[in-house]
Amino acid sequence: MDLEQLLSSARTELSAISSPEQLESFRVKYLGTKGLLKEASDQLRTMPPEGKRSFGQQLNTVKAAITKEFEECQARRGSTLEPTGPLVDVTEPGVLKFDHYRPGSLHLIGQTIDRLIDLFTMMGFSVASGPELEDEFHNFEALNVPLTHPARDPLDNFYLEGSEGAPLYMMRSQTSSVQIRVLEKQRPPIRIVAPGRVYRPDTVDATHSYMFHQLEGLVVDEHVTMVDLKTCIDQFARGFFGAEVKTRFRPSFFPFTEPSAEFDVSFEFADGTTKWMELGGCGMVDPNVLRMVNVDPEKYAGFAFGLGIERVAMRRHGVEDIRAFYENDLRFLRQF
Ligand code: FA5
Repeated sequence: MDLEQLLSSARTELSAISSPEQLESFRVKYLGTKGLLKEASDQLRTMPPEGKRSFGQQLNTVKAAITKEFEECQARRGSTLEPTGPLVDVTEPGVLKFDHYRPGSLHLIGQTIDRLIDLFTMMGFSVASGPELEDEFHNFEALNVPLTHPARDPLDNFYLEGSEGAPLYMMRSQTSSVQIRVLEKQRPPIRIVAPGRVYRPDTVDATHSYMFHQLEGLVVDEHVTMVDLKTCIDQFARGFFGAEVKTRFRPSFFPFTEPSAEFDVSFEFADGTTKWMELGGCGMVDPNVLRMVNVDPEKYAGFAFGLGIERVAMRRHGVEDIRAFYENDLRFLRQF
């Protein structure tokens, strides 16, 4: 390669450069990794020793000259390529897209529990809790549910595998177990609510799930009557759903209350029809339960109730299928 020829053609081309694109093509052609100067360097490596030294010196001089003159030309022209595409100021703060960076919120069931606690604390209740993994004594026996009772059928409960002689454990099937946990520790007057998860191998449908939440209520004091129970449920329903809500009590049976009832609220469906929805069970605490925890039934009486928290949330927000709470579809959950 004739290096003098290379330098002179480079100079001619540099002097004719009139655009950033031409400057860039020049750089690629002469100074690029596959450019003419690189080609000359490769040539140097394979040259016979006689001419190698002088060619090498000349190459260095030519390379330095072309690089220097290219940089001068670049400086004169105001450097590199003009940007193409939209101009972005990288120092500006980012644009927050609300949909992508929406702050999280409590699940609707969590919100409903908070609201229930707010309401019942205003009505004078305090909050209690008990374990979800429970023994048969607290879930059944102390609640006057004998071993032979069908509610204890293994097909209707999630029992854990037990070892011989040890108490049988289960996932609690009702928050009524917390009644016993509280009565074991506290003497009347008692006025508590206990929200929490419960488990039953129920067939899943629009109003049933195998894991759901209940809120238990327990009041034990002197002179407590069924009127107090009914007033309490009615006040809760009005406070929670609004003054226009309709409630209904139906006689029922629970081994731990006598008399017992179930209570329903009216539920208006999207198609305009109104139906009753069962919210929970309730009743006057059975004297046997009080005796079991050494509370004198001659002196004290009590009422208890247990309501389904999913059902309460469904009624309040017009949700027609309980499964919506657990499918984790953000389009549903974000509405609340
Ligand atoms: C009980 O669990 C009683 N422990 C309630 C009680 C407490 C009675 C205190 C008396 C005194 P029941 O099995 O009916 O009762 O359930 C109470 C409520 O839980 C139901 O009314 C309903 O709202 C809800 N519930 C019951 N089963 C399911 C289920 N599979 N999925 C969703 N909610 C349910």
